[in-house]
Amino acid sequence: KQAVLRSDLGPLLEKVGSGKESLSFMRKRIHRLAAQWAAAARRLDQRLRAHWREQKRILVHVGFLTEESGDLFSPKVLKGGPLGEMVQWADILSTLYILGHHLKISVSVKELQGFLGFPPGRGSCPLTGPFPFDLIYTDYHGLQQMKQHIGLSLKKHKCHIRVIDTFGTEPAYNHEEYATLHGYRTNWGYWNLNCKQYMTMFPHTPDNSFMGFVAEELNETEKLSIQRNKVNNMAVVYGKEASMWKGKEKFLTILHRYMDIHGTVYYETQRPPEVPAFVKNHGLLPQNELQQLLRKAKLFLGFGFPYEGPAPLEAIANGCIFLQPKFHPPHSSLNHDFFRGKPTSREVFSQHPYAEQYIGRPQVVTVDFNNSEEFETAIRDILKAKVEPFLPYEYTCEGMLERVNAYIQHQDFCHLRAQFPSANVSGSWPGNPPSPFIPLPNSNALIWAPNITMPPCWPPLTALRLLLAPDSHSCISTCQKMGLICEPAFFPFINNIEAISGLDIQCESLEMEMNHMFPAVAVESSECFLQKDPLLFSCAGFTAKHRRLCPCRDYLHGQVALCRDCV
Ligand code: U2F
Repeated sequence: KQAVLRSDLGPLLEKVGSGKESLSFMRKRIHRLAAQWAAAARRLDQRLRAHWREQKRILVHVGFLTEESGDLFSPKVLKGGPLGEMVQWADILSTLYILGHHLKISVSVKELQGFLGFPPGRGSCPLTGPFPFDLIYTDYHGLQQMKQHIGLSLKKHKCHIRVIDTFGTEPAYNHEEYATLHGYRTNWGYWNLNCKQYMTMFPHTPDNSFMGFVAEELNETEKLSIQRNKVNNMAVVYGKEASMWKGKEKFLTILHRYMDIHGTVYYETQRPPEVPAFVKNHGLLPQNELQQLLRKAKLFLGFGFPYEGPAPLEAIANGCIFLQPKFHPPHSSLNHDFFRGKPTSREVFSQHPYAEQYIGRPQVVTVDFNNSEEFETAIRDILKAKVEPFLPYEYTCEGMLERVNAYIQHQDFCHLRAQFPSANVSGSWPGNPPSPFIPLPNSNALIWAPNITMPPCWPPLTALRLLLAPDSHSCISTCQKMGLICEPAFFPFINNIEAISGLDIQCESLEMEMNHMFPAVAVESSECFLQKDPLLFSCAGFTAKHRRLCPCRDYLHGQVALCRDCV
């Protein structure tokens, strides 16, 4: 059945239910952004009309909001607790609904069992009929619940699952046996999914899919009026919980010499002692009132926590400059409590790496807060700077709809993708067809030769740029340096001797091993290595001993998840 874009979010609001602060936060958000979604749906409809889009049966099971997972978030919605996840789930629901799919929503194990055809009391016998959903969006809690309650059939049907995973999961952590043997085992990871089934809040790593969320969009008139009404010496501090302000008086005192400081810190009866008297604290605000405050402010100041939340994008979209601390050394699961136990080794170089890398100056200023002079100079520069409200396309409603639609129509983890021949390690194919790789003129990259049949793949192999990484470099950074992005879907096609020899490397030996750095060649000898287990293909990871083969691709400006030929 063809999916038809919807522009009225009313019926979705009825499905979301209420009774919990988290759900009413999500409903309010869906309602508040309804007009923006509808306008985006109309624009996208013009562009997608010519394409057949399959209507999918989708289940959304929000595990962290179930009583069974302890639901730690709902009671804190009005008390300064995390809201980023609810922002994202609300936007995911809006996206799936607008895209015209058949949608069921579950926020309890009972509902989950009902939807999957396991009425409570029947135990976890395997499903008898066909699996009732094409796609299930859930989170790590939900995954655990599905394992517990529908055990066996989960294994069989896990290719349908998508895991909303805020900070991301790297392949070395996801692979159960490998994680256990090599010290990558955490409380979350080792589900043996294809890592593209994990969907993150920001494009943290190309090993996962970037799901994202949206921020408020302004039309030209609103942009002009915001710029006219900016209060040049008004700052808002990022941090809705008092603990985020602890030990920051020094910065606040410096800032106060130049600007009036506003906060939106939750409090019960009295001003929290962490918030100095000269700060005008509004208390935790509803989202629409926070937007109004950001419209007036010139500066949005981060103190280092929370990491990678939505608020800086909202501030920048409303014409603020975001000032944030650089982390040196970078924070990661190896050295910081917050990230400890998370299934990733990713290094976080500032409070909001996306804002730093993808937006940057003049909207985003990242400095060393340990150096008060640098901090003060940044404030003086900000007072002089003029910026326009800015929102990357991938965080607009249209951008999110376009991206998620592409995933739904093209990502397929249920059918094994054909590997390019030559799994035969000796390097000789049946019939010895020519190598599919040729050099791209004026670059170090190889591309797929146009005269050789391209195996089906999404993203399409026309986008492939094969590079050899220097030693001690991951494929993430190697592709990035060339203005490209690592594309794990291409690994199966470069995991062969033709790719290695195309790069002008003579191998003395060739082995297949389970190692998330492979395919690669040794730096000191001429030993070559191919990857034995497709689940371990990884953009992340580097060693001094190997030079990795990297599958890169281009990406659209403002939509890093998609390549030119992807849409
Ligand atoms: C992040 O969690 P948070 O939810 O704490 O992220 P924030 O960026 O602070 O803001 C989330 C939303 O809270 C809203 C604001 C944002 O959309 O509009 N809000 C509000 O409604 N009223 C206010 O007074 C202030 C903010 C991240 F999202 C999580 O995934 C992480 O777990 C967490 C820790 O790093 O950081």
